[in-house]
Amino acid sequence: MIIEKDALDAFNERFRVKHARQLARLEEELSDKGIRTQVLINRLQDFQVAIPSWALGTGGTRFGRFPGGGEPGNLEQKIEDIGLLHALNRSSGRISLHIPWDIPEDAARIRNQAAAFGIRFDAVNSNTFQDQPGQELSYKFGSLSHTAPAVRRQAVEHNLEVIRHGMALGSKALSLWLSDGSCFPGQQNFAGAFNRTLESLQAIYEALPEDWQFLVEYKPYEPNFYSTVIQDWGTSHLFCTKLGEKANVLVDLGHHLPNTNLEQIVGILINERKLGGFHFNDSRYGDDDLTVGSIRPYLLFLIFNELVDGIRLAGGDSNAYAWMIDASHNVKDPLEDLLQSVEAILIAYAQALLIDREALAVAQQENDAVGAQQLLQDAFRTDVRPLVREAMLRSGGALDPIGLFRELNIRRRLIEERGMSSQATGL
Ligand SMILES: [Mn+2]
Repeated sequence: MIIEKDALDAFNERFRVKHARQLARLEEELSDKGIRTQVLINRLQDFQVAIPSWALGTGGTRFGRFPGGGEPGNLEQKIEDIGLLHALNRSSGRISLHIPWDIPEDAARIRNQAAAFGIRFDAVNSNTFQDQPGQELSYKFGSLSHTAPAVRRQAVEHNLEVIRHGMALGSKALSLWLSDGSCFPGQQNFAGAFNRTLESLQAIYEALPEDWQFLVEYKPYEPNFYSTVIQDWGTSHLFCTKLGEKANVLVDLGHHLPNTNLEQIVGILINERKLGGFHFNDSRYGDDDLTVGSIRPYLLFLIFNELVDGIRLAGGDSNAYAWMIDASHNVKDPLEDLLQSVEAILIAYAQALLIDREALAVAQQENDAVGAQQLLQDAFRTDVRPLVREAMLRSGGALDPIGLFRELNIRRRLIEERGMSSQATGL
């Protein structure tokens, strides 16, 4: 299904006056501080967050899954769903595919379909953390780090296949999360696993096209509960440095031990020119995969405070890094959840753009902790939602994407079209 332009315009018309009033108030407040809102709005309009193909169905835990119906049953329907999101917020114009679940039968047709929705192909993701039906060798004891050369070769070959699919679709990055590790002390020789992984990664790296990036993700635990081969940003950075310029670290917000200073990691990776991309989500305890900004919006803001520096270093390109949402859970409509996540990201970005960076640099130079905190929190406590709405409106989206999603009964219509039991692959 598609969102009818008339319905969208009529919806926006009803909220236009109220929105204009709120925006004018904020513009006045910001202009007192010397902030030009037009520049901010343009930045927000440019910002595009990739939607992963696996987030379009109801997520689950290992204890169960409670699907809500109308899930996309194939790649075409996944692209359609992202088309819906993008039509509503004009900020979800990227899709990130997971192979083997999203292998396109006809790449040219899939490319055209995505282009019709204004969607481009972001990083392609490989999967060696589970066995697929018919797979010759098992990844039970690892893939790229496996002790058996034949298993490592199979895992490398899978990644090369993912690159080939990505090339056919116009993707420019391979994203890799390696679940390899061990569950018990003594099970694995740390250095041996590291060296075997490096060799496998080098084989993949060599096959990357010149204009591609290799995004290397890290995670401290789960599914392995004693050690993970790429456990933290330092290990990922070490691999990337050994691999070369095309390899960069991918930060998943849920992949850190409690209380890790995430914003500092981001700041240092930017400084080292080794930050490649982001997986946005939120968490209270571990890799919770909750809606972005639902638990720790101030953390998200502090991360964007660093990212604004990175974006500035990249010449002001809002898409200097590969942005993606990586969240999944049981209780929300997945499309509404994604709309909430994208909005939370844009809000954090807009707030971070409000920080008086010159004054902050002075406060830091003078060791003025109070002044620095005031500057950050003044920006964080500004209600920037009118700017985000204006950006979406100007780009042709809805003033209230979730409101319109509900008013148009999109989920009910998707259930009518696809059925209650239609289940998305990739979870
Ligand atoms: Mn991730």
